[in-house]
Amino acid sequence: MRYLNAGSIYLDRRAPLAYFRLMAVRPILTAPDPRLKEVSREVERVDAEIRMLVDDMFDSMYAAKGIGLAAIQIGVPKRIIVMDLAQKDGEIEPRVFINPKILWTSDETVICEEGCLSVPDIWDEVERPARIQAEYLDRDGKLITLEAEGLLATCLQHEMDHLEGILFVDHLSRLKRSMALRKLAKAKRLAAVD
Ligand code: K1U
Ligand code: ZN
Repeated sequence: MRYLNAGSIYLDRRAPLAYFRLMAVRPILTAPDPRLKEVSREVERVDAEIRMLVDDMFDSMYAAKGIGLAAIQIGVPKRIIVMDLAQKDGEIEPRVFINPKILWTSDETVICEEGCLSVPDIWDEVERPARIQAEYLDRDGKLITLEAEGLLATCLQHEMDHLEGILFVDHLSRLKRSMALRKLAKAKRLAAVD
């Protein structure tokens, strides 16, 4: 094998294109798209194809300025979530959850204001367990167990709902949900006229 020495990095000259990846921002589905109601399927093997999908999910999530995204939101019914809850501008803390399972939820609950890239410009309060324990596979297919609270717990539960075809507005009263969906439908109609 021959290497090209570029400073301290050794590049494989046989596959120069392997070092380049075009950004792939995919469109995010919005309600009432019926695909958002699908139950996503388990990932059988965490391979290069899944990692490419994960990269596309991050590109799409960052482009939309979201803090989380489930694969079904870009039309792929696989049990994959990406998330970045970094607080400071310019920093990134990418997290990947593959085949996540909730092992435990606290009896204590919290009410948090939620939004969703698939229900744009609608925010409302949702009550969920305050703390959870979950397990999932990371980007390398390693099994991880996690205890979460605060925004991480809320966001993970919100994203895991997507894997079951549930939107945060499904947790609202029937009246609030229909008002939210009508507001979204009107915004879509107005955007179509522009
Ligand atoms: O599932 C999604 O569409 C992602 C969603 C995650 C989420 C947010 C808040 C509570 C629970 C789950 C979002 O990222 S909504 C967009 C968002 O959070 C945001 C957008 C612009 C500025 C600041 C935040
Ligand atoms: Zn969402």
